[in-house]
Amino acid sequence: MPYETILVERRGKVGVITLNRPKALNALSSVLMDELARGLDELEADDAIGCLVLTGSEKAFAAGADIKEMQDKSYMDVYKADFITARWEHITRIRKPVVAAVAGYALGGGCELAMMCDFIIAADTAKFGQPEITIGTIPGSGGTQRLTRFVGKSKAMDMCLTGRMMDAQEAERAGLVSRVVPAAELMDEVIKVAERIADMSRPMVMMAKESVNRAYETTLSEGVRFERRLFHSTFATEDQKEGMAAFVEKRQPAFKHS
Ligand code: CO8
Repeated sequence: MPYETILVERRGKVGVITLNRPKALNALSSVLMDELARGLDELEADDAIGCLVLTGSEKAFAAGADIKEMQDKSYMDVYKADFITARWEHITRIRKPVVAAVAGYALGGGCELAMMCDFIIAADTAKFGQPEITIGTIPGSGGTQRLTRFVGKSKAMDMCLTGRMMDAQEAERAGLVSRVVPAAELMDEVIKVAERIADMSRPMVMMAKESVNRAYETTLSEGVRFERRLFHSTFATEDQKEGMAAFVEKRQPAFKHS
């Protein structure tokens, strides 16, 4: 089935999903979130793809959940349907890395979606915020939780209680984004980063991702134990043998992803 609200393309080993509702600043409607889940699954299942990129337009990564779609819902509507939680959380279950390339607004659900990716590279035009408080609600897809883990309590409270936006420089200082690049170079830079990741051993990339994510879910000692088990298991792979042999022989490794 073709997509109406996203574009899915393959650039070599990198799969790119572009949110594509420009007239609504990529507001995250249920159709868009369904299509995003489908697009992610399509790229996850494609053996030729080693890394995913999620992006929006120059003006907006996404200006939040679709307010026009939500405004008339009742408590029973959202409670019974577990209002779109499963659909939104889908991205966190993708095992290949997902890099968010953010230019312009990443607000409300847009900021939450970017934070559900593995890391964020921002254009110098990016603006992050949780403005739900200004429209009579609060973040509903992890904003109060993930933002607090990224930037700490003081700044997360400031953002969630005032609804103010954070620019790209502040977001980098606060640890919300990993790097800031000029807007005109955003996609080139992100594709280069994603290609580098896609060239690594796939199982190692998946294990590293799983282990870093574990740091958000457990205690330090349990996390370290989890990491050690995965580390030990890498010694059962062909790619560990190849990677270390290539280092010793002063050549590039040829990973078999096994
Ligand atoms: N939903 C629906 N439509 C939107 C949204 C949105 N979030 N954001 C923008 N649009 C639409 C506007 O209505 C407008 O449409 P139209 O031309 O038909 O009037 C069009 O996009 C362009 O927007 P503006 O004219 O407002 O553009 P400006 O450049 O003047 O302003 C802003 C840009 C500052 C980004 C402004 O559009 C804005 O403030 N948008 C809303 C931001 C916001 O409040 N986001 C939070 C939404 S709530 C949320 O995300 C909760 C998430 C909970 C997830 C729950 C899942 C379980």
